[in-house]
Amino acid sequence: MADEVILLDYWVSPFGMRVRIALAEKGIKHEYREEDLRNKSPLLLQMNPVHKKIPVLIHNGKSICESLIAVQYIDEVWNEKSPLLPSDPYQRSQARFWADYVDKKIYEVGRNLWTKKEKNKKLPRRNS
Ligand SMILES: N[C@@H](CCC(=O)N[C@@H](CS)C(=O)NCC(=O)O)C(=O)O
Repeated sequence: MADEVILLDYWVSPFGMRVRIALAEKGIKHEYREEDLRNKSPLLLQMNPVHKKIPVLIHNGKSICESLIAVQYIDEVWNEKSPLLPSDPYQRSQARFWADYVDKKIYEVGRNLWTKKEKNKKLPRRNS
């Protein structure tokens, strides 16, 4: 029986993009389901009850949450295709380090810039 693979995602999400790239690199056929993050679907809430966030990979009815965990899962399950992560444990640790750095630093900076820009628009001008 063929694998059923569904991705709950939101087009602009860098975390979703990470999983989409992994699926594309491995050539895995899947169903893409766009979520409305202001009105989350019952399936998203059921499949990711802890964080209630996208992306969620659903493989034969089982959910895999958190983009880095999903990428690793894809790499391990579809291991007949070229690996995504280095085979050397040290190199793999370095790949994970930088992915974690992007999540903790780069994403936050981008989000802060965006939200602060919005706040600045509302500040009154000096001497006006
Ligand atoms: N650490 C998570 C982050 C996922 C995340 O922050 N997803 C955002 C979209 S970019 C989300 O679902 N936000 C909805 C919410 O916070 O309610 C991952 O790597 O998958």
